[in-house]
Amino acid sequence: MLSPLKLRLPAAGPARLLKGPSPPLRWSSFTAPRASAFPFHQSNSPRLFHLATPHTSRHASRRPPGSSHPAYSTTRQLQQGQSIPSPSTPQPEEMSEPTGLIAKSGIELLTFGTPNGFKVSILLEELKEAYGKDFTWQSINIMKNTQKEPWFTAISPNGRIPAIVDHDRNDFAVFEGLSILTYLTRHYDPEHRFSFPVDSDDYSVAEQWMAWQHGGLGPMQGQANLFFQFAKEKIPYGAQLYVGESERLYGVLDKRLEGRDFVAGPGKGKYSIADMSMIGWVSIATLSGIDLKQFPNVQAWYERIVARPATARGFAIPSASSFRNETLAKTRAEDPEAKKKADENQKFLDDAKKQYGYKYSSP
Ligand SMILES: N[C@@H](CCC(=O)N[C@@H](CS)C(=O)NCC(=O)O)C(=O)O
Repeated sequence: MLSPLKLRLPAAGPARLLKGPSPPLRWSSFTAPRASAFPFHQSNSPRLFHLATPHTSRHASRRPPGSSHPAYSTTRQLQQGQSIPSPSTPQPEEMSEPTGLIAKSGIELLTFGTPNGFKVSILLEELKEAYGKDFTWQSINIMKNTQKEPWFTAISPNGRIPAIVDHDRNDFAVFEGLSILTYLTRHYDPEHRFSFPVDSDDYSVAEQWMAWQHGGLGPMQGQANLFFQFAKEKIPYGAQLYVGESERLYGVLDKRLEGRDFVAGPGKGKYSIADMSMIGWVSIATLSGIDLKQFPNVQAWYERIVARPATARGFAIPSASSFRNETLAKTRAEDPEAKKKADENQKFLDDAKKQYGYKYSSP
């Protein structure tokens, strides 16, 4: 299955890596460099860390520009006293965070500007455009651990974003991206514009690719981010392992998209929650050490999707990520220092791949 990569796993394998501190890798010592060390913080604003006021989808024009978050699914390491990439502008002393739900009707989304967060804001924007379904959102600053507050974990027991509360259905709460996307389309996509009838084979196909995203693409690319980009200790083994596994997964997606426009659906496919579940991750491929040029079908699919106005709006909730592929490319083109850092990091990865005999292969 994973043969070449699997052979290079340490005895305890990725499970240990994902679970917590282990002597050789010392998760707790992982420190992401400060903003000055990164080329992509040029436009982060202090507002990255706020959004105290309620937002509804009607207030899109008042959203703050430029925010991002480095750790996505693995903030635990960054919560243990380490520095993290942060806006270079000083932060206001007091920035209030949400302390509870704010809406009385409709869907309330609790989210942050990360690949997992964007999947839900993208669907909600698409549902709004297609059906007029309105929603409210609040920014949950995962760097401040708002997602660990009791009011939040009562909604999302895993203490992570995204989560939704459906005020029109007895305040029913849903956590985990896949479950949110399927819940929302089951209840609010009656014409199956972004989904498939639940007993159809197309539904199963979409579900399979969403499961693949949840179990593979998201977790592996999240680790690639840490080892390739944010870990203070440069660990070649981890970098080549996770970037390598992410590349393998991109190869799988590229093959799926051969001759198709979208991941699931008859013929060339239909834009659906299967695509939405993955698009946020692909939008930060560069950050994770993945070169989209190696995966032309994925690149074409990515461009097709981000050109959709509703999806583009979803990518701006709570605010646009400065880690987007396009933004990083621009920064590197404009800032020689940023380019130098990126080249150094790339060399680290290339050397790591050589050191461990990494060879790209994908089914
Ligand atoms: N499998 C979950 C992953 C959720 C997740 O890892 N969320 C991250 C942000 S992308 C988070 O909330 N991290 C905060 C933390 O780890 O405390 C999903 O797809 O919804």
